Amino acid sequence: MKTVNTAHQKAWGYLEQCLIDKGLEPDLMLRMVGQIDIAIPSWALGTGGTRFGRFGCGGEPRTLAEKLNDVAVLNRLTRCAGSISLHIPWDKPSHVDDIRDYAQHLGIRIGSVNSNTFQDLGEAQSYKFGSLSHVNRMVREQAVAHNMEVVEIGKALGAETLSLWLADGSSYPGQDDFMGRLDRIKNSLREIYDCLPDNWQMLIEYKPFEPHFYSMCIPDWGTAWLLARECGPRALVLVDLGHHLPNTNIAQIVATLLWKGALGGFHFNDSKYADDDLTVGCLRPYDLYLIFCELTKENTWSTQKRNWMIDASHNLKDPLEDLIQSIENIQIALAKSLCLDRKKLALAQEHNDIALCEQVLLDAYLTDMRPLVAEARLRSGGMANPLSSFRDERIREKLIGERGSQSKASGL
Ligand code: PSV
Ligand code: MN
Repeated sequence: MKTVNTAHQKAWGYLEQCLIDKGLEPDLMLRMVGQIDIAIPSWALGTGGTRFGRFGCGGEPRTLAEKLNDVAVLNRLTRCAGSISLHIPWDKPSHVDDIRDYAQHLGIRIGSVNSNTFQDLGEAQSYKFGSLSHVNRMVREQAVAHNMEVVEIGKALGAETLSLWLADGSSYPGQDDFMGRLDRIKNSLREIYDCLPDNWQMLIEYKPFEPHFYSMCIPDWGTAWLLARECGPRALVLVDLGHHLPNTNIAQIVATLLWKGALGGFHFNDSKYADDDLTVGCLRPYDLYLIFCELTKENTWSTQKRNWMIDASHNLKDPLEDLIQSIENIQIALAKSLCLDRKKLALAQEHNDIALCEQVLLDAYLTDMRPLVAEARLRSGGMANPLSSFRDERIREKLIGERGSQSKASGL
């Protein structure tokens, strides 16, 4: 343990000096990296699966209270996972007050509440052919009422954000009237928006395909933004990194949304093909860094109300380990973006010096910022290396568990 700390102190001391030499402010960077707040979705705490199967890893939380416990563990180790986002009805609390009190007791906030009109879960009307855009008024009313119920639950829990992702769309040409769908969706969204408390935001998430393969009603950021504008200023766009066609320039989308004040939140994950829901930054850390370079542009960072969440599926790894890795990779991308010499970049851009532009970007990206991320966590009471600390704790728990059963067997 001592050697880890000494090694960290050496690495941090060296990096701190390099940052100062570059004219950067390490203390400010530490604060920004340490204060990042990444919500954990209630649905990511158990092992995920595909339609072909699911292979549990054991020890998964069975109740919402157990999920809160897991988030508290993540937060204790990283100090930046202080909130949980709930999917209703997947994690609908049976006793809202108890959950609110228990979350408070653990020091965990309720992030966004997410409605679910993409599955039939015993309601009177089926969502097979859509929800807020359905041709049948009764289905639309049911979907609107569900969203309002989600808001009521969220209010009682202290949430301030409703997050909507709609599976509405069509799988065959001619199946739908595109404009009719948009009109109906707009009217339904307005009804929901008009019932939101004044301090709430409504986030509209887009996705180009799946579950439908010909058209999705809200396929892209532009459509999400048009619909948000039809509702009002507290309706904003949510970017899920996996909800783009391959090679889409997400950093540019983020810049465009920031430019219009339209960015409401993020679902972080990574993917090779589409909505793979893999660990954040495991495949395209450079793209993630470029996104953070947009997010941390001076004029937008301080004004951003962030709804940042990890939306990944943990099919092979232990969900908590996977989430720790995702948090780490987000913090690293953020830290690297803070290293960017923006003045030098702006000058190079003015002179159309493309090679230099790229070099400036790379200089920051290639700086090993892990010591700063570790230092930021240590200063806020977390662990320098949360993954290894988590593993150590697990080993200790196991030993204690075995000792417990030994003592029981021996009648102690
Ligand atoms: C849809 O693919 C999505 O990204 C939405 O955010 C849902 O709430 C979530 O995944 C469900 O897993
Ligand atoms: Mn999502």
